[in-house]
Amino acid sequence: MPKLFFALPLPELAPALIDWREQHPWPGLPVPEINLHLTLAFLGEADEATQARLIAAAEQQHCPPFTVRLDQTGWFARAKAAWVGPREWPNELNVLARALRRHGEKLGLGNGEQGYRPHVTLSRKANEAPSELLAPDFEVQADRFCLYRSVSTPDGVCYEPIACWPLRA
Ligand code: 3AM
Repeated sequence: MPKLFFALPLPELAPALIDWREQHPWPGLPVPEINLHLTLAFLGEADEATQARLIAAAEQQHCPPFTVRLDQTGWFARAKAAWVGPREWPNELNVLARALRRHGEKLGLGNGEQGYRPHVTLSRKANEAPSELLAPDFEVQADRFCLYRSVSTPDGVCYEPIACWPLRA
């Protein structure tokens, strides 16, 4: 069964993030441009029927568009993921992430994690944190969210959008 997650796609921002990463010392293995996203809720493995119910639930989700500024670097030591993320973020992002996590939990999905730390992973297998002296400054104009499936290919993992919905009040 594929692993699923909800995320904000970053098609406009991804090329600038890649350029920035290439211009600065950055640890680990680069995440390909096509895979860059801002995770809202990790769901884990789900069968077709559960996937259909998730899609039905997401269709009913209302959230106004919002902006997230990515102005900080960070590192998840256990996951060895190096990222850029916001120092502060709008409440709409918390509310949306929580609602999507709950949709998953009602279907028995998720990893039970309570804390939400928005971030965009730029590299994996990073054995050290990126320098805190780096000063990223990007803006995500969030106007839609997607349900993704994580697919393993001979070239590595690939995140495929299954369905996307506009953010609307
Ligand atoms: O790109 P990021 O780091 O935001 O880390 C995985 C990735 O998020 C995360 O789900 C996204 C797509 O794979 N992920 C994978 N396994 C996870 C787990 N067990 C997980 N997040 C939380 N718990």
